[in-house]
Amino acid sequence: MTSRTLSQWQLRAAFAARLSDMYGREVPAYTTLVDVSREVNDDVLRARGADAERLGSISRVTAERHGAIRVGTPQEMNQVARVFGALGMRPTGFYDLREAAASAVPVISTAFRPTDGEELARNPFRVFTSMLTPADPRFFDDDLRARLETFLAGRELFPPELLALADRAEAEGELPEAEAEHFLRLAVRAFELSTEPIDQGWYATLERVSAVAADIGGVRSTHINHLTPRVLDIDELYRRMTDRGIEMIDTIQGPPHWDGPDVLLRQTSFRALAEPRAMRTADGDVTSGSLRVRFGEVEARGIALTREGRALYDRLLTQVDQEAAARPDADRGDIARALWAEHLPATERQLAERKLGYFTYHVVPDRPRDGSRPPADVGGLVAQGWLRAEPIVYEDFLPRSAAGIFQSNLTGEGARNNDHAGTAYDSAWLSGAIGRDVLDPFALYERQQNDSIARAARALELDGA
Ligand code: OOG
Ligand code: NI
Repeated sequence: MTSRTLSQWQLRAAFAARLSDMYGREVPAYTTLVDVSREVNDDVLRARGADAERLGSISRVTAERHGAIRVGTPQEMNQVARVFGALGMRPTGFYDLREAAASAVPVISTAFRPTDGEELARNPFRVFTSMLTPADPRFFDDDLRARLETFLAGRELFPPELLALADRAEAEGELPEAEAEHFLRLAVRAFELSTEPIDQGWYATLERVSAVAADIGGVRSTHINHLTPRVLDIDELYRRMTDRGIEMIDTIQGPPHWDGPDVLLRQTSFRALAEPRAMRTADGDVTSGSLRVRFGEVEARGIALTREGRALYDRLLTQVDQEAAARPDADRGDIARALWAEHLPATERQLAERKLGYFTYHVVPDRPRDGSRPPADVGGLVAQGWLRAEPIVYEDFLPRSAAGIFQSNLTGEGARNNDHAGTAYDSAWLSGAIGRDVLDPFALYERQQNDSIARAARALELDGA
């Protein structure tokens, strides 16, 4: 008798579900967020019908989560990549948050996620993963850098047994049931909040630089920082959470609520909650302290923008900043909405025609035959009813929003010394450090779009021949 095996996507779905259960026990307000998200999604589905599922089936959206974790060194990043590699998740996109916020956030980041359309449809679980930058002299002087690197080198976040099982799952594409169970237990445990007492003096030293540096480098383990369900109406979710007395951050990050197509990503979160944490004082006593570092976030996903679309989005954000600074009494959302209405296409069709958004193209099976030959260009094929365009959902993150999420949950401002030049990091550096290519999100969307066009072209030629 052969025993059952779990494929990578089954491992990924199981890991996401167990992580969600664990985080719900650790941070009960997260469970409220998940419940309210589900209520909102049910209501949207009832009100909008099939249209609500245009950017993902309701079963995908209901299970959909992203997590955020933070590690200290390239070696730790490399190990995380092995754990997520077992789940079919590849490092995608490079985010440099050191400049993106007013507060000091000394990290660079990537997101581990499935990259293939079918895998995303099965379970799109992704993890925004940040790595501390002790070598950046704007944040850490030589002495603190040396102490921090020594501290980080002396800890073990992932037991060797977990990593060995991860390597096996990645190499073989699956694990037998018993090994899968063992792997999942070890993997979830690696992201639980540790009860080991925190060295209060060391934590405070790092906190003076940045609360994020202390959360990463002040403890001997890692933990999930937040988990994020997906919601189909984030404005409604924000209202309902506030009505329940849960304190949300001030804004919804990302594009404004407007009448045109939903693009990219809108996110908001509830404020980090005080959690009891054991502390070791200078005289070696263990006392009970508390820290505010973990929270719950929620997001609404829209259409992926092309490089041109994204450049337009970034330009508009800058313009919103400038106008908001010039008119301090005006509502930022109103400013943003007016600029969007002026510069962004109001329909999906125009978004596609102006090549600002990514779509897949599919042959319309029941187009009435009128003797005409299909034209050669995609725009013409859509206009004449040969092809139908389906939006590609944005699967990634936004650096400015990420910085906003970090920032709105920090207590202190921290310190950044801009007399020094920052250490340069980029996607190639990160690829080298973790020993895997950090993929370019635009290239992934583009390939998906081009593959669909090639398939449609083949099908039409056959039909028309
Ligand atoms: C990551 C913050 C970024 C997002 O959704 O943009 C993020 C963190 O707080 O570690 O998760
Ligand atoms: Ni997040």
